[in-house]
Amino acid sequence: MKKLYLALTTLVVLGLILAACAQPSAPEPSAPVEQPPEEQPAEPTGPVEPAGEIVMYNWTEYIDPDLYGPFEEATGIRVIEDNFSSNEEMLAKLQGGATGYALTVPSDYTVAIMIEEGMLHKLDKANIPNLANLADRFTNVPYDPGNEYCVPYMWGTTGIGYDSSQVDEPASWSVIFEPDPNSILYGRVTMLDDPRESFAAALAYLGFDINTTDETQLNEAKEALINAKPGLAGYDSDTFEDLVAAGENLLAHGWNGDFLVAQEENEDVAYVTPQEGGVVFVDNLCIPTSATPEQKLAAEQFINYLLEPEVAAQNSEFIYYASPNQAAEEFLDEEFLNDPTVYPPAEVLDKLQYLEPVGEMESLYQRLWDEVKSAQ
Ligand code: SPD
Repeated sequence: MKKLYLALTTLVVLGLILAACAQPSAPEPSAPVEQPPEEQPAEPTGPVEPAGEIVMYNWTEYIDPDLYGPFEEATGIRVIEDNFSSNEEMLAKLQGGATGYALTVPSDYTVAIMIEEGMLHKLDKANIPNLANLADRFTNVPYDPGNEYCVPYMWGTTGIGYDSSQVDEPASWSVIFEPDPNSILYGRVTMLDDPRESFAAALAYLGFDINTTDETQLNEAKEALINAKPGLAGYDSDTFEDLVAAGENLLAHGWNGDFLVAQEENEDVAYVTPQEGGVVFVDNLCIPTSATPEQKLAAEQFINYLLEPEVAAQNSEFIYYASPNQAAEEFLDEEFLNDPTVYPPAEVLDKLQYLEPVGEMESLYQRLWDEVKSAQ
């Protein structure tokens, strides 16, 4: 827990710095200039009406699709989905000027980056009364103090999933970073196609901080990732769990909830946090600044709907991720609440750390990741 506390404290400080930087500078004082009537900005003609259709830019398989129908029936708002596989993919697309998204789902450290870059609308909390359903510890998260911009959606962990009928529980990340051509695992392992997540695994394996900005350590992690490549079937963030469940692969670096969904298909799928530690994350519902007032209002109404206790519980049990919604708890099955893969015990949480923004070093992570991907 010490590491987690340290990471959260660092994020609080960082959050405050980022929030301070995000303040727009005061305009230069100047004499008021009278505008000719035709140049005056148009007066708003009335209250904003919610858009009839919005696009949610979400991780793959990260919402119960049965939730869209009742929302559309109740509000007339149709929600359609577009998907991404990593924070960096989503960020690059929005930074590149993509529009039309009313909602997106960045993880903690990416929320901090998006706030700093002015990429997110502030929420109108009057439209989201169900914010009151959040558990206290999610109402003042360090990357977005006071939930000014985003609403925590789900939280989870990153570790190793495996086929327990063929493979012993892997205790260490060495199962990935020390590939053995004589092992049945050789060539039947995947890693996440995600720069920060894959570097975090390599850094944890090497005993370094997963948020390091030390170039020597990052280069060592790059070498470890390249060294692992001969034992990999590939990098995959979308179907890694299905490939283990189908018996095509035997082990994968990935997210806890995805492996639990795969367990429904194959009960031998198991999940573990390696002894060196892993990542804990909070994913969040946020509105990009490119959303129009109508899209923003519709997105806030959808966020409010997702925060209904029964809706949040149904969604969590469908995608198998832990909900930050306190009021949802009474609608969750005992079995779900007692599943240590969903709610890790203290000794596991102790080994987990949040990814944090690394500022200008983000581009070094990306460059080294490109080198890993293109290495033969
Ligand atoms: N299939 C949905 C998985 C969502 C995982 N988001 C976690 C990102 C942590 N870096």
